[in-house]
Amino acid sequence: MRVLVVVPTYDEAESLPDVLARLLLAVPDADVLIVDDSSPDGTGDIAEQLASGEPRLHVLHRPGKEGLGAAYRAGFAWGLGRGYDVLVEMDADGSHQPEELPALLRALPGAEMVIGSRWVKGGSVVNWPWYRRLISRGGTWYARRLLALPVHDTTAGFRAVRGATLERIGYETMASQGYCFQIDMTRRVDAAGLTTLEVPIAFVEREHGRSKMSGAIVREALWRVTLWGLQRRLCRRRRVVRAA
Ligand SMILES: Nc1nc2c(ncn2[C@@H]2O[C@H](COP(=O)(O)OP(=O)(O)O)[C@@H](O)[C@H]2O)c(=O)[nH]1
Ligand SMILES: [Mg+2]
Repeated sequence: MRVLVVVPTYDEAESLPDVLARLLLAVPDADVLIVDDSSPDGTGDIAEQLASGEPRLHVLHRPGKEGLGAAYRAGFAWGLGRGYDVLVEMDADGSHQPEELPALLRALPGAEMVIGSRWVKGGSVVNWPWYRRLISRGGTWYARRLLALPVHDTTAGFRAVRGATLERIGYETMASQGYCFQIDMTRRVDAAGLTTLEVPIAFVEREHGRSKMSGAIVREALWRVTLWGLQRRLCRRRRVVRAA
């Protein structure tokens, strides 16, 4: 199994070197792709310097900040084009602990996607303010309910997914810019009848730099999930009418 860990970065100069060192050590057989959106703080240059001495490390530079979703779409295309079997999503700020990635990969033979979950037994969140917990738990609850998803952490950004699964769900048409990208992936894998497993993780809030979370990201998730929920209800009603 060829594994590529895709790490999107925007202004993560302080966090990146340590996270990468830990990641390369934790998964010695995996390669890593940094997808940087021309970070003003020079994260892209730091990534280049690190990659020049490490053949397992690659860097994809994008012209400007276009959000997490666009960065992952580009990273997945890069990896799939080079024949990687498994694509991993991981944040660059230390919130996703590289040492927990082997547990996600070990679970993959039993599923098409494995999610590192904060909201299952054994999972936890360290140093998050109350409003971030509320947004994450509320968002997951809303998506789970409206879309009838069998997953407890629908917005989780630490996950391993098979390349064939990404192609099957049409990852390139997942248009969300923010964390809604993760909800979209979760619902598409479920709609395709494929299995998702959740492995508990400890999500540790960043020590350096700033979160890129914004009101626009929350609003995008709200309207998209509401729309998908309505579409789902409409399709179900049509099926019932047709069956009758
Ligand atoms: N390339 C790229 N990476 C991004 C963008 N927005 C966020 N990220 C990265 O996505 C990861 C998660 O973002 P973060 O700000 O920590 O979100 P939070 O953990 O929800 O507060 C980090 O590695 C960020 O650097 C973006 O627009 N482009
Ligand atoms: Mg973060």
